[in-house]
Amino acid sequence: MNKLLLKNGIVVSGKKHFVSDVLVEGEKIKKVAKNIKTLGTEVQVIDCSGKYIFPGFIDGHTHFDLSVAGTTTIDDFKSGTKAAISGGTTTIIDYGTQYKGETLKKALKNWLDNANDGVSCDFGVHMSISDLNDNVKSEIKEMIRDGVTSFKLYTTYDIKLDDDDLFSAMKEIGKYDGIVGVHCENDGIIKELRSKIKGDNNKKVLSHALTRPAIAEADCVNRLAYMSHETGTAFLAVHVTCKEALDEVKSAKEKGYRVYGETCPQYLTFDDSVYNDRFEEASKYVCAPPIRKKKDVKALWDGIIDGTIDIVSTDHCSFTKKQKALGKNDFRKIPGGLNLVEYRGIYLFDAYIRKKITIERMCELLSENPSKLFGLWDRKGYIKEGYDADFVIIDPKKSTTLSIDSQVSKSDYCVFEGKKLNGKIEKVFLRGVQVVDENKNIIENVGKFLKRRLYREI
Ligand code: DUC
Ligand code: ZN
Repeated sequence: MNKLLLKNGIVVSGKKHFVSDVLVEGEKIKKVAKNIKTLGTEVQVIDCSGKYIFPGFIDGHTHFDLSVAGTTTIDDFKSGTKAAISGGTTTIIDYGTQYKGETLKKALKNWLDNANDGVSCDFGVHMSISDLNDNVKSEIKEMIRDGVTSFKLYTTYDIKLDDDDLFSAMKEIGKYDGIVGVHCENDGIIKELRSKIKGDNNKKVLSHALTRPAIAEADCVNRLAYMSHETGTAFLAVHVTCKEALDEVKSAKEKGYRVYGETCPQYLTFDDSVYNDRFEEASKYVCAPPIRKKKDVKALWDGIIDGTIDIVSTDHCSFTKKQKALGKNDFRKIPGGLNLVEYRGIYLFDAYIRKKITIERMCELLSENPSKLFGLWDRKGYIKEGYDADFVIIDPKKSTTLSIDSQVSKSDYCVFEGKKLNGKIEKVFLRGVQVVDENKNIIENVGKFLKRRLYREI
């Protein structure tokens, strides 16, 4: 059995950080204490003095191998998980999608098959339900039994559910204590606004943002919060982008509803000036919901600090410039999504160094809270005896410049091109094995499917 001793690192949890050693035996953490003595020469010892040791990051929102707007994401499970782990994300949970007419069982099989070519980090699958009927409802219990304990519902796109089905699916999921993540955007408002776009405005990327307004998002978060309360089903508002939607999450929390908020680095960084008249550049930022205003960026950071936002995920949904160009003559055809799965960890570490968040909050947002919400609290997200030996070691004295030159994702651009961040991911361990060295993958395809438990409240 391999033995590993991380010496004198700064171990981080959601409650505190402290200097300690961490002993690993096989895939698990054996002991967390100062001055651990080991006998024998078979122990690999790594000096972590002055470096932070985080529990492996968990990204609860990725789309690998997803069909969007007549094309498929450029990152499949193989390249997507390789990119994820290069940036310290040792677990992803991808949105498996039930296409019309499929059973959930078939949809899950499709998604597990997607992973057959190899995965470089551990992974779970949320199940997106797009076609609800009695048979599908009866499968929800089986999904949960098989470790798929979280579900996704859409209120827009052709995979959307109408209110009656949203409510019905939530009731069924709630019966078995599953959690539901919802893409919140009022489809009626979007459709009406889009039908009014004519002529040259069809070629403007800005039309994408103008036809998906903040109130369309807030309206849905509000309604889903009430449905969640009525059905007793925990609800995660995924990719919250704006103050209006954030206020709805906050107000639901204040009422004691089991409502949680997620946001992503793109919404914490950019404002709608990215939707300029240069198509190739502007289309890179097309995602749904869209990038909002400067005031929203500020509101989201406030939400991170005051606890309205519980997790930061990426919504990694990657395309090439050529794929984005499918919408050159009609903004409706631009495939939506950004490729950020490898950047989230260092992005938030930089926010810590710049004193925007504490190191403990960073650990909650990236590791502990997703571990709780997505049913991994028994093995991932914490540096504790008995937990999986997933670690990210960050050197705070070094820096990282994000660029297409070093990008692992297969997309051919980096929206953070040239951005210099504090800190460098030095090593990543997955279940006791070092798989990344200085952001470079050194061991690939050792990830496993995770059957997850029921969620735990934050
Ligand atoms: N939004 C995107 O921009 N892409 C994929 C799915 C989503 O919700
Ligand atoms: Zn998404």
